Amino acid sequence: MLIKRNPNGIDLPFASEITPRAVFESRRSFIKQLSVGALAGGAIADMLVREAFAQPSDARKLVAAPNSSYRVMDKPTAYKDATTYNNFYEFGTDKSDPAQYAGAMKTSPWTVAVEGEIKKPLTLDLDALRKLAPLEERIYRLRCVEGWSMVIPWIGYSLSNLIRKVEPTGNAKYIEFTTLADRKQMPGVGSPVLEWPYVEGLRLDEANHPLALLTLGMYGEVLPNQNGAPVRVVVPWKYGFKSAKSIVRIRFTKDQPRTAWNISAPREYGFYANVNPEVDHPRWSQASERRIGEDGFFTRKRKTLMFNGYSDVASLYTGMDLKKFF
Ligand SMILES: Nc1nc2c(c(=O)[nH]1)N[C@H]1C(S)=C(S)[C@@H](COP(=O)(O)O)O[C@H]1N2
Ligand SMILES: [Mo]
Repeated sequence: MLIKRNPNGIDLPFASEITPRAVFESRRSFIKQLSVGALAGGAIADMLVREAFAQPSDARKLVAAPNSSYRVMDKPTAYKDATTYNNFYEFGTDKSDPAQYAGAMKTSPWTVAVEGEIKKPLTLDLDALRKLAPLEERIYRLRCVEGWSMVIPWIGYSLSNLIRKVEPTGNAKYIEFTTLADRKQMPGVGSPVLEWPYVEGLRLDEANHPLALLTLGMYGEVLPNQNGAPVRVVVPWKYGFKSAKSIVRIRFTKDQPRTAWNISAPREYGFYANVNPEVDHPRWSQASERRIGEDGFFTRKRKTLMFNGYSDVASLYTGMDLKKFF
């Protein structure tokens, strides 16, 4: 389907295929004794991939079947990088703030209210969310509007499963995600950078695209708090800010929702926010990106791909001027 092999890519195993920690550790110490030059490229690649994944404790483990139709071949970002370089402004605007402060957020019990233009409104707790559809592991690129990207093995299922269950009415044209805004737990809430709570939204047909992922975990475990525990969306063909973290309400609407970044700077952040190397941000180019973990002095930037490489979403935008609807 849409995901083509990256010519620079390495063919990766999924978290579930990865050897247990003990085996991995002993193998690594053996490898350390060899000179790097003596290693075959394949062994190095294998080692790098293993190092990208976490070693979750049993309580954090989340089992999911790899879905090979949704797997980019780029090397996953190291777990360490994906969990220490974050945007989650409720905890502060520095990349290191979410890792430092989000640990205190209480993620259980948690409920998501599903309401608005639907026939079957309901409130889902975490257990209901986990059981709503089979969990899949999907390796997606995530491209931040700021010009960096990561590759993350997410765990979840297509958001369309939830949409189908609640039976949207004929009036439902959009879907709005509202996320937690609790001053007591979140030191960034109250800062004037954004209007709180953080709200995002999609057109209903976008939300129904199978790529749009309702996400409960990553790297074989439940979501770390800084990555949007316990439930977020990941919309990989759009800039990262569309992928709202720590969702508490999903509302179906007739009108286009007002969204946090669009409210704060409408000229800079549109409602659609599709990754598009041809439409620059007013203050910088979007033609290329820095892959987190590859930022050596001599490392070349990567070319940003239309729709972040997820070209089969193009049919959602037939006839639309994507410079106007940026
Ligand atoms: N609630 C909430 N969700 C959010 C944000 C935020 O500040 N608050 N930041 C967004 C931005 S700008 C990006 S790039 C991604 C980052 O996701 P990650 O930290 O898991 O890589 O989360 C998005 N979701
Ligand atoms: Mo972002």
